[in-house]
Amino acid sequence: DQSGMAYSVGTTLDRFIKLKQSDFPFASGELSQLLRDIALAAKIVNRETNRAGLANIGGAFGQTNVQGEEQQKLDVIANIRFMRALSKGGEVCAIVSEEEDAVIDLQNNSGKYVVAIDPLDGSSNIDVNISIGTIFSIYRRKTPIGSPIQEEDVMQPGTEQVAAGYVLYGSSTMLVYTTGFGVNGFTYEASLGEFFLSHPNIEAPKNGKIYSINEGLEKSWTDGIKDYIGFCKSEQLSARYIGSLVADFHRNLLKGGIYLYPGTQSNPNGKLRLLYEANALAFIAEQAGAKATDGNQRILEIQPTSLHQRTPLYIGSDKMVDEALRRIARHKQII
Ligand code: P6P
Repeated sequence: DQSGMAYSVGTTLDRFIKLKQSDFPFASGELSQLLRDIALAAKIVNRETNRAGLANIGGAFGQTNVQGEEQQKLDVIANIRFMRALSKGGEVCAIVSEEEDAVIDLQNNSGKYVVAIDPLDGSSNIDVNISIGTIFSIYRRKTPIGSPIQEEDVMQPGTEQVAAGYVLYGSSTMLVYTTGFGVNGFTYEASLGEFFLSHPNIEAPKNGKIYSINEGLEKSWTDGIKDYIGFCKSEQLSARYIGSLVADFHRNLLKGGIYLYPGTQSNPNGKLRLLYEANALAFIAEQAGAKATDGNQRILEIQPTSLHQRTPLYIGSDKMVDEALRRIARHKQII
């Protein structure tokens, strides 16, 4: 960071954002405010997530759902909470959400940012108490402020991101994000309602001993992926697959490792979404000195053509992604 100030562990997120804003001499504080709006929504979703287990037996504890409605799915609640925080914050003009078929136009033509978000990824893991996550990307709108939202505002390649991050609702709740000047991790202290800097300047190990892939789909893998996973096994690496993207990604980012969700014959673009899953994690990965590819190109260089398009995703430690690419390429040449 240009201010050369070392950020001491324990700095609050608010103070960190303010200090980092000085890295952007012409910053007017809108991005800072947007990051605070996201952190607020994360705190609310964290509380809902922690209570979800009891909500279904809320009656027994005298806690009925405030609307008196039957308990909504947690990913629906998370979507409502993030939408509300982003529209109230006033900095955002459009949102692409995993939970919404179409672009949400906030009719806020003074908002200069566009957000792509998966409010709660892996929500099928909630009922069995496995960690889940929020994933978000922030772009500057392309069309002039004050004019109506256009498709080009939301169909931007990942290289255009001004910020990206994720919230991991795990054994502790963390917010990890980048604005293009490195990656920093904050841990939430619920009793104080604050995120504290706990992982300054995260740098992914260049190599690792963990590979994450759903081995149940082995029959559908291409020869290149079969070759690479065979290599991982011959190297006796550890297979670690939680089935929750943010949790698998975060562990590999800190410890070193690779996460793979390949395309298959039936789903050549795999399962994961480009706009609100792969792009954000790819930006963070590259900012932490790691790599993210679809097997042919950097994830960040993919020019989106539809909101909910999927992409194969190979993401993690530099040398591991390179080895996977080498073996994928080798099999392509054979054909
Ligand atoms: P599979 C969860 O549904 C998710 O979107 C990611 O969080 C996770 O990594 C992946 O899908 C798991 O998919 O096909 O292995 O169950």
